[in-house]
Amino acid sequence: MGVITPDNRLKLLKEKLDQRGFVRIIEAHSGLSALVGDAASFQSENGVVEYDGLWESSLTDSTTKGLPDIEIISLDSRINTINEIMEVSDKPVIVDGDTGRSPVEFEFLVRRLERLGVSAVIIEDKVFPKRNSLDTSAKQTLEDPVAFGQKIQRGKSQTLTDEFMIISRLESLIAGTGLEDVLGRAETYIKAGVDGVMIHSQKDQHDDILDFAAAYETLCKRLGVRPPLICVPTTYNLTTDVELAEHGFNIMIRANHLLRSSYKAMEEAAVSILAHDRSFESEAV
Ligand code: SPV
Ligand code: MG
Repeated sequence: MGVITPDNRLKLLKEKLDQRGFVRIIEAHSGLSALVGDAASFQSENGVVEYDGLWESSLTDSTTKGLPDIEIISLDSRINTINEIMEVSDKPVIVDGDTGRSPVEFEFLVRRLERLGVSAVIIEDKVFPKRNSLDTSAKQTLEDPVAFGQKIQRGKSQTLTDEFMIISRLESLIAGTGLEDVLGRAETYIKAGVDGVMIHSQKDQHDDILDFAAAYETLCKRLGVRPPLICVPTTYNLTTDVELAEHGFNIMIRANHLLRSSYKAMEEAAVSILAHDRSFESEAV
């Protein structure tokens, strides 16, 4: 660990996608969580399963600082977290770029992330400051698709390598505008030159995600280009990564699970010490 150059790390995501067809990504929000995600390994019937890369999540980076996920963490602070992660893991990193903010801010974000050796940035088609997509009480306001396509083009104009990926994240299912709207947006963003398309949903069933995946194949056939398809199966958590891959998904991001599990363990330990007036019982947590 810690022995990879930015150039070599950057290329790893596309290399793994080309070799394997789909990749498993786990969230990291600190050096420690990156170490855990990096080391995780499971001996399955078909061989050893590991994570292929790390997701630097806006939700978990903000929550680690006790703050809401509304784009108030500064870019310098996010980059500090990215550096913590890169210090301890050689895996490729995908950064959650939120809305990407204004086109000019997005240009600088792309330049800074590519220089660090990040493999991909995902930006969502919502208006700054975005609200977290899983917050069902939040009002979700979508960006004008043409303006968002132009922001993608502005980012693409700054890349220095063919390997750095700019991925557009479709939020229509989150905002409730439906399949027709989301497909129109996917077409606009693909024509703008995106390197990947992420579809998000907050439903606990995978039906709308799989409907989109089927329609995406038809759309891509018509357009003659098929950027990798990405999902974040947080709410439809009965669905396996292999099932998602069978429906055409190429990048599966498990976006917040290391933070949520550590939060629960911390809470239990903190209460246990109060309840028992000593720490013996908390050792088991
Ligand atoms: C994140 O992990 O910050 C994400 C995914 O953007 S979600 O929280 O589901 O919006
Ligand atoms: Mg986010």
